[in-house]
Amino acid sequence: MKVIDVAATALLVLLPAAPAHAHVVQSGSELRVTQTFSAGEVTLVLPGIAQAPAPLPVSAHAPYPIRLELELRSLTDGGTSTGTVTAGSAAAALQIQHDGPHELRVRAGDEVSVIPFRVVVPEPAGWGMLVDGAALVAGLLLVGSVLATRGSRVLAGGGTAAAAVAITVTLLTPYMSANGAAGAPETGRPYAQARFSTQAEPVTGADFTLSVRLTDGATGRPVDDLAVHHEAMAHLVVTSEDGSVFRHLHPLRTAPGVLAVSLNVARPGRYLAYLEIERQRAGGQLLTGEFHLAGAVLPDTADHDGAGRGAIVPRLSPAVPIAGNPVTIEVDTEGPHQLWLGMPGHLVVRSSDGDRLTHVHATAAGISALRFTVTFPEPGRYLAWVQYAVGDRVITEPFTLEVVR
Ligand SMILES: [Cu+2]
Repeated sequence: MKVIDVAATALLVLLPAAPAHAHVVQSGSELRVTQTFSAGEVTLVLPGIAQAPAPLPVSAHAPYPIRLELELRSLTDGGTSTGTVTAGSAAAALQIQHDGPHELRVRAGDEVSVIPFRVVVPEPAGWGMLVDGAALVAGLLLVGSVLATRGSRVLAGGGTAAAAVAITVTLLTPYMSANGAAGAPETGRPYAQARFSTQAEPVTGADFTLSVRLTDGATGRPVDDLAVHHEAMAHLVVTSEDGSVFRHLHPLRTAPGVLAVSLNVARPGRYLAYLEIERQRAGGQLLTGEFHLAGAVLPDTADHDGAGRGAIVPRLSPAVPIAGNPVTIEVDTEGPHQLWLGMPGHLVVRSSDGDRLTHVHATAAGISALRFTVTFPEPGRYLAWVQYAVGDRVITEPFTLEVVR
């Protein structure tokens, strides 16, 4: 029965080696990356390709005609391909020469971000033959072991082993590529540490840059293995301490381990920032920081800032949320909702003191309603923001919740 043991062991070891699909351009799946430039949000779409060399038509989606200069660079040989794309117009005709690690440099005016990704193409026939050969050898060994042993129990066991071998081959074939997409099995990474910073003394009404420097908690090296999740490399929520200002942004990767975003807000005071990241082959992490804004109170710069809290009336079940128990929250949307960041709707909830932040996704509750389920850990007052897309607009609606013991 040694073959069965070997097959089972191989399956266990190889399963975690399947790479996350984030950051990978491969046949049958597109890579969508949303980023916040000072002009606004843009989603870049890189289609999957089935072979290399191949054209890589990169398109941009935004509710305004932002123009981006693109430069695709292979990290294997330094070869480049350049083009421009305007949101809503024809795709940029970039060219992929071969598989492996690449960077896409995106420039909008004087803002530049660099998106790392890997091109994975289906294996050439040679590798397939090797896999088939291994399966054949395993099969022969299996048959040998079955013949050498007696009893129907062994035959049943042999069937299990054959299935295990078959599954292993299926999993391996797309992943065990020559360009190392699978790599060594790894599970988990040390926590990332984040340092949030702004230029000296940002003031209301003036553009400033919020930067986040990510370092690995164990090695101190820049964290540069962010996985695209929910269509962005990182999701950043910025709120004023009183909750009157809210931004959900997707910072640009300006250097290894450095994310940056341009901001302009109308209210001075203390601001709290929350960054959601996922490292490749690791779980998600929420990193927090704060900064301070000087200056006078100005007219609101975003339609959901300031006034408007309480403008929508969510339907809660139970009507009074209890700490530790899930509550269902239903809201009506301004029109038929569409997917935004891959989801029908997003709900961001912050404790009034800013110590806790939760981000949950909606299920559709009809064409023009969303349903969320949230569990509040502690009683108290919570500030909530519902976000969804109607047409090409992202709508943000704030409301407040009281959670009892
Ligand atoms: Cu986001």
